[in-house]
Order: sequence, then structure tokens, then C-alpha cells
Amino acid sequence: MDSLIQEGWFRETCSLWPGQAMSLQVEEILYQKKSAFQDILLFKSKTYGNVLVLDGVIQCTERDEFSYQEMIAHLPLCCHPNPRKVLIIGGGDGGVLREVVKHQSVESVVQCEIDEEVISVSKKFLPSMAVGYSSPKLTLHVGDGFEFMKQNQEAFDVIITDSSDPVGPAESLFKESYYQLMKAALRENGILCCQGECQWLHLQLIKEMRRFCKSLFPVVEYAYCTIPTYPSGQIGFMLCSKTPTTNFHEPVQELSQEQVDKMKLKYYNSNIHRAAFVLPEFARKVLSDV
Ligand code: SPM
Repeated sequence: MDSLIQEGWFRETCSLWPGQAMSLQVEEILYQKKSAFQDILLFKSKTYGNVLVLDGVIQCTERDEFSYQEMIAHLPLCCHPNPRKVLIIGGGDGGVLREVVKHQSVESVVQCEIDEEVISVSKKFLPSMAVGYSSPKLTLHVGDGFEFMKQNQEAFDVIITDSSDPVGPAESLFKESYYQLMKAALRENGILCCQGECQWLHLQLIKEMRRFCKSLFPVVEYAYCTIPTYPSGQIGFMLCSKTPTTNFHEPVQELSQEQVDKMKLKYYNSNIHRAAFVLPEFARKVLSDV
């Protein structure tokens, strides 16, 4: 892990984005340890606040995390007519949970995170994200998402998978068998939203995921948001619905400006929801083939 930081700069390299690297200037290393599942690094950066890194890859920074966390939560929740029971797989920093519990209709949330160590460092060093852990709506399950879903069929209105990338522990979360499990764990009119990688870097992976999702669900869409500290400045979301009439482009719950302000949203609003599904031509062409 030491080689990740050299001459005061953290550098993020990975085989998933060959030939490019994101660097952040480090002020102080706050935590560095190998858990049972992964290498965990938490450092204070010069301009992006505290930064969580798992296996050498940036998961969130205090400065820009809100775009990803708000979008992965509110895109599916605002497309479901009455989301009451939500399952979050992963998301150990707590940011997605923080967003999900803002919805009044949501009565209960189960968060299933495999690495307890990520939860505890986030509570200590990322309090603005981990704030969700204090919600009375939450049941926290430390364990494997696959096993949890096998035992909880037709139980959830919305499932959100906030995972790391498809190398190492999260690889299986980008496979058809995982989506089959989510389908079985969703209620009849359920919706899912998963970390869906970046159109600039992983278009073929996204295409393959879209292909198998379409064999499982009547409605499948890909959306994206901007975020400076993920590779190429963007990340996407795979959304699937069990209801053929779902139109992901048009939120069924339109948020008024008053609601946006009350929910303290900094990225999501109903217009950015609509815009998130409009793809640049190079991606639209490849994905519309499927
Ligand atoms: N709650 C925040 C956890 C972040 N989960 C997604 C992390 C993805 C990091 N890599 C992005 C690479 C995009 N190609």
C-alpha cells in the first residue's frame, strides 16, 4: 500500500483504466490497514477533504461524494410509486443510506455490507456520510449480499448495489447470476439500481450487462453522473424494473424546489434525473444495439 502515496501524492492506477491515473495531494494519512477483505486507506487530502480508498481505488471524497450517492439513491426511489422497503448492498461509508432514509415513504432499510471495518472507519473519519447509520429505519447486516438475498425473496421495493469495481471482491456483482438474485429478492413491482461503471472506459462491459439485464427485466436503462474523482470524471448506473410500464426517464415522484432544499440535495433534482439518461452518441449507438 505504501507505493500508493509518493512524494505526498496519492496516485490511483488500475487495470480497468490503463494508461491514466487520478492523483490527489495528501495532507495526512488517517488510517491504513488490511481488513479480512481488502486494503483500506483513509487520508486527508489537500482539496477534497477526507478520502476513502479500497484496494488502491478511490471510493469517495468528502468534496464530491454527493453526486454519486444522491443519484444512485434517488434515481430508483423517485421512479417507484411507493418505495417502502429498501435493500442496500455494499455502501459501507453510509452515504447512500443517508440519501435513502430522506424519503418519507421509506419505512425500513436493510444495509448489507460485508466489511465491518469499512463501516467503523467511515463512522470515525467520514461523519457526513456515516450519519445515515443513526437512522431508526435501518437494520444493519454485516455479511454477504448473495447469502442475504437467497434468504429474503420477494422482500424489497428497491435494491441498490453500491459496490466497488469488478476486480477482486466485487467482481461477482457485475454478473448475471447476481442480477437473477436481485430479481428474486425484489417485490412484484420492484426496481434496482447498481453501480454501472463508466461509458468512457467500460462500454463493452456495460453493453454485456445491459444484454443480460434485458433477458431478465422488461425495462433496463443506463444513466450517469459527473464526479471529478472517479476515472474519466463520470460513473454510471444500471437501472432495471420488473414493471413493463416503468419509464425511468420520467420520475413518478417529481421533487419541488422546496423538497430539494428540505432534503439538502446538492446534485439531484428532477431535471438532472431526466438528463442523466441522455447519452452521448458514441455510447447511445453501442448500447442501443442491445
Ligand atoms: N458509497 C460510495 C462507494 C463508491 N462505490 C463506487 C466506487 C467506484 C469506484 N471506481 C470508479 C471506477 C469507475 N469506472
